[in-house]
Amino acid sequence: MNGPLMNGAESLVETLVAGGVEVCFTNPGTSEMHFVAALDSVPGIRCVLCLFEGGATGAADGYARMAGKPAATLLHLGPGLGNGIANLHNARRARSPIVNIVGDHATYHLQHDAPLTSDIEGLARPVSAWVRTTQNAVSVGSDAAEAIAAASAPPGRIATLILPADAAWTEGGKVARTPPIAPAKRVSEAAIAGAAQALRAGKETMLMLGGAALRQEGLDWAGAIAAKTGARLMAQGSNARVERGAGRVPVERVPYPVDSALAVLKDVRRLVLVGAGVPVAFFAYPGKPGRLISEDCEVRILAAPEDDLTATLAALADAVGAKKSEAPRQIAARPDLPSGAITLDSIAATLGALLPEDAIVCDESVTTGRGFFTLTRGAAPHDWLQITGGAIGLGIPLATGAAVGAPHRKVINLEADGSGMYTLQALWTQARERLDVLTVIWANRSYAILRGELANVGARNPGRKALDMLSLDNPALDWVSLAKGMGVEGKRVTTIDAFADAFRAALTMRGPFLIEVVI
Ligand SMILES: Cc1ncc(C[n+]2csc(CCOP(=O)(O)OP(=O)(O)O)c2C)c(N)n1
Ligand SMILES: [Mg+2]
Repeated sequence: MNGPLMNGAESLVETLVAGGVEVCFTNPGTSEMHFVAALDSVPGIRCVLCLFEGGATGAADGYARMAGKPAATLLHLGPGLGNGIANLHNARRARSPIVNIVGDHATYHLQHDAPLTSDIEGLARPVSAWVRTTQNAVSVGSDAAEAIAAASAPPGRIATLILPADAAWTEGGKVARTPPIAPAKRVSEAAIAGAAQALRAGKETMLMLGGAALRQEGLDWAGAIAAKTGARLMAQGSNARVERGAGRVPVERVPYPVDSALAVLKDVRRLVLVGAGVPVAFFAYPGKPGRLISEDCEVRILAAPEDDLTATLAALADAVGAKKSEAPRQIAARPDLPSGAITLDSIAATLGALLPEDAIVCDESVTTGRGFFTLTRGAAPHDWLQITGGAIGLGIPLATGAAVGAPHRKVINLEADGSGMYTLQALWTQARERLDVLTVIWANRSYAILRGELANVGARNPGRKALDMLSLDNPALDWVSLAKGMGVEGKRVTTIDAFADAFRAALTMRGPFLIEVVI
């Protein structure tokens, strides 16, 4: 395609392709029609239609976590962006790179205040590290190239590019090359030496890991450091991706319930942070602390998320004289398959017994999942992806995007029923794209966690009206029918034996399938 004949939208797509962007999760409207046409005429980008913007943004998050690079989105003005914000919030917390592209009215149309006009930059800013409205067709390419670089800068960010319709359709587009992306920074020798000193205190010290430190190599070094010094190892509570299972260095997470977290952290006198923050309670509860470490605990930020966490841990290992071969390894050990009633323990044991090698677990299990980490730790090696920003409705889109980003791996989406209802349209995308995702719905037919929270915050004597706001029965959701209506086959199970049978059978198939587990 020749430069002068190219419109802004075509230069955008060519720039994305040149910058290594291979997928666009889309939900278009009139103002994006030239972008849609350019995605069609310029080869190189797989377009994945999502039927709600939260599906597109959540899928872009899942894709980034597995592919390690950004996808683009295509969203429709402020309202489309608004629909996608909760999952952009989660993606920001996961530090997922995303090139978030939002269409806008033609620049000269804004003066009329047509119905879809809104403050798109204002909506984008809280979830974006970089926001720009392209001014004209000539600047689309260079703005897009900058957006790719901004998104890809370690550890990963959301870059929102707002594309006015006339910038897209006017000729004069120029393809731009992605500017160089600075690699993750190395931390100073002095910081390493200081952390090494703190680690000599042994078990009173905790090494708290987040981000890339929870991938295999980082964990290898961290495990070696802990073994050598006697320091404790822990992952922050919510993590974008943990590589775990047999043969890997086991790591526990800070528990969600405040009292459990306080108990786990109470003896820590020195906290060394590597890509993690100081652990805090998800919410304030009357009479309970916000920070979960003791007041006299010394905090040392060894490496921020944007630093090179693996190199930091390797250097720290060197400083304390630890070798990778000394890292403790999780032995292969699976629980026995349980029988009888469906309980939270029997569900966790079934998953621990059957989780397949190389699975990508997308976990939005909420209450049902509290015991999953423990009982799956000795399963075959797998990845575990969590909801990082507490905004529910991520799981089904996350699994969708993870399957696009890692097409040869089985994705297992463990999904609470209430959370699943926010973005269930993503099941349709799984069917259309034939994605290899097994969705397991924990049908407890309630917002179970909030029943506990009602008590935890000390709400007085909840009555019928309050309890009804936390209940999803009357009518009960029929997940098998919901899935079927979107092209995904499913099965409902009411005993743990039937769950194990259905789970095993689903693992032998490829493509989307759903199991509704009635709890
Ligand atoms: C976007 C968003 N809206 C609302 C909430 C508040 N919230 C937290 S948990 C929850 C209900 C969870 O129910 P479910 O997913 O069924 O999990 P369960 O506790 O039943 O296992 C709600 C509504 C939230 N965290 N995020
Ligand atoms: Mg529920």
